[in-house]
Order: sequence, then structure tokens, then C-alpha cells
Amino acid sequence: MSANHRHPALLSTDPELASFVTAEETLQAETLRLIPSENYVSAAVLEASGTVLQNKYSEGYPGRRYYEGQQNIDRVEALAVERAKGLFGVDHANVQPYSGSPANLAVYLAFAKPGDTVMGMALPMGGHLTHGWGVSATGSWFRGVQYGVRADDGRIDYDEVRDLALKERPKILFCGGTALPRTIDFEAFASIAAEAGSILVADVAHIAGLIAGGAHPSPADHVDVISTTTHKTLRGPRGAMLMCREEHAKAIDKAVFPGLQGGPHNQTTAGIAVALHEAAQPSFTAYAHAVVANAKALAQALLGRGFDLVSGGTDNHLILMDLTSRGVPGKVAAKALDRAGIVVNYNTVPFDPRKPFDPSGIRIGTPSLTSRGLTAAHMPVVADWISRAVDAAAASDEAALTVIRSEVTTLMSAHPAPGLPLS
Ligand code: DSN
Repeated sequence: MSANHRHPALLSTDPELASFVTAEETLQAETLRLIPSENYVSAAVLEASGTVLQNKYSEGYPGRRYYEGQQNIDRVEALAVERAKGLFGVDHANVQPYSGSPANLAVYLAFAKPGDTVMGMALPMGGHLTHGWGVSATGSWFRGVQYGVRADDGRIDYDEVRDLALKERPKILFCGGTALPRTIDFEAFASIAAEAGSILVADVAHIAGLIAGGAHPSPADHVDVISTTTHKTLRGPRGAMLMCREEHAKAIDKAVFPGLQGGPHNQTTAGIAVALHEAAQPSFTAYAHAVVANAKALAQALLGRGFDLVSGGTDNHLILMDLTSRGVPGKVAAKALDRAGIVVNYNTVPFDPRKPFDPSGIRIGTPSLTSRGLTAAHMPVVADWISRAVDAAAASDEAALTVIRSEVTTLMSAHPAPGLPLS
């Protein structure tokens, strides 16, 4: 039996842990995964991320390490760096940050001192913890000033951002976030940052794959630093990158190592290199545009079923649904959807009267389903499932959720996921 198992060594050494992994493979294969920050990596990325490269310590950078035996590791990291520079059109790339939060912390270390004013979008408005929000180290070690979106249309008010930036003169200005369904105007942010004398950072973690595939404008010509994770729309392993103009290269490198981190995770660097290679292919351009087309089709189908969407729809991969008018809190809906085989996360909506742990909305997106080959033609079905599951949640109708779950499993079994065994 172990010879046919997908992880024979793991099964023989630690059957309990192996059973958790195979159960997760089944869950990811059978469910409709709509969390917009998740995806399926390819088998090649999975393989690269699980190699002996992780046996090596490599503090430093290619050609300048504190340990010997870097003949191969240097080539891996240099390849990842060159691919990142080519794909995103930047002067410099650092592929060592362990994930998005450490990447952003390195930006603070490079450009600010504790107590300095920093500015970003408020977390409940769609920003990120590390953009100066109070409960994060970035909001307690720095003076975080936050902007939001307009109450009437859910969009960023660039005049308001400008007024705040000119009043507060932040050392660092962040644009980007985690629940922004609309295109980010990097040029507008650049002119605000120039007037305010701020370092402008585009945190494109959510949309990096869309930028790489030409389905969202690039910040490369407008910002000082681009920060991104590698595992969302970019479809790489869990990791991050910082990219910048040459003038900031030294400060960024010094902040990542030795400022904040020790040895890079070389196996992750290898996975990032593979993902960047995949993202440079024409098929990835098609993928990125399909992600957006699917999100727009899904938004239309949800609007047609009476749902309220923050900002009225989407320009990218993400949809933020306000369930207030359906009378179902976001958390109740998210848990009901989970039982129906549809995986989402509950989320605050702008100006949410409810608490972050029990908010009014859910956040969904199309990166994962697009990786499985679902198209705009499937989106009315997906919207129907969501609508029926939300109604079932309101009516505590468990039987209806079970029916949806079997319909979901049937569709997903016809669309195998990259990197997973055929179900
Ligand atoms: N946790 C990520 C997300 O889901 O958007 C952001 O860091």
C-alpha cells in the first residue's frame, strides 16, 4: 500500500501526520475554494519547495555568504532574483522575506525609525495589519495614520488621501490591501507621496499575479518599493519578495538580512523561481485575465441574485459581499458555506457596525477556481450555490447545505486541481 501512497516515506515514518496531509489533499480537491488570497501551486512548485535545498544555511546574498558550500544555492537565488526583475520590470529584487508581514517590517526598518508617522489603509476598510494598524507592531512601534474608502461608493477617495498625507507627512505611505475589489491608481498615489515627501510602498500581495499577467496596471514606474507575497494570485510557495529601484537596493537588502532575518528558506526560493518562470509564460497571461473575467462574471451573477457588493462589483480577483440585507452575519454565512463545500472567509465591510470577529461580510475571489479551469460560464452556478447556502444559513436548513455540497463535489471532480492527485 505504501508504494502507491503519494507520500510513502511520510506514511511509513509518521502515519498520523500522513493522514492529515492526505485528508487536506482530499479537502482541497473536493471543495470550491473561494478565499481570494489562496491558490493551487503547480506540481513543479510543490516539488521545488520540498527539496534538499532546505538542508542549507545561506545567510547573506549570492556571492556574499557567511557559510561555504553555496555553489548551487547561489544559482537558485540568483535565478529567482533575475526572474523577478524581468517579470516585474524592476531594478532590484530581494526574494528572501519569509512572508508578507516580515517583508513589510523590513520596509519599516529600511526607511523609518520607531515613533515615525506611517500611513496606510485601515484594516477594516480593506488594508493590512502591517500598514500601521494598531494591534500590529507596525501600529504600536510607529504612529499609524489610516485612510479608508468613501461611504457612498466603497472606493478610495484620492483627494482625502492627499489631504491626510499632506497634513501628516508620513515617512512611509502604503497603498494596496487585502479586501480591495477595485484597481489601485499607483500614479495618483505617487503624486501624493511626492508632495508629502513619503516613501511609497505598493503592497501588491493580492494582485501580483494579475500584474505579472498584465491584468492590473503595474506599480513599477511609480513607487519606491513593491512588496508582495508569492502565494496568492502569483501561484508560488508561501513566501515574499521586495522589489525596488536601484537607489533603495542596499537599504532593502540590509533590512531583510541582517536587519530582520537569518538564513533564507532556500527551498522556498526555489519554489519562487519556478513560479516566476511559470508566470512569465503566455498561459499565465491567459490565467490572469481569466481570473478577472471570472470575478466580473461572478459579481454580475451575485448582483443578479440581490447581493450587495462593496463598491458595486470588482475590477480584479476579489469580491467583498455585505450580507446585512440578507439578514445573515458574515461568520454564520461563512460557516454554512464551508459545510456546503464552499470555502470563504468572513470579513469586515467598510464602516461595519459589527465586530471584526463577527462582521457583516464575506470575502471571495476567483484565483483558485480559475486554476482548476472554471470559466465565466460556471459563475452563475457558483452564485446560485452561494445564494442557496446563505438562504439555508438563514433558515438553519442543513439538508440544503448537504445537497449543495454534493453538487460542488461533482463539479470539482470534473476539474482536477494543479498539484493534487486526481480525485
Ligand atoms: N492573510 C492575507 C489575506 O488573506 O489577504 C493577507 O495577509
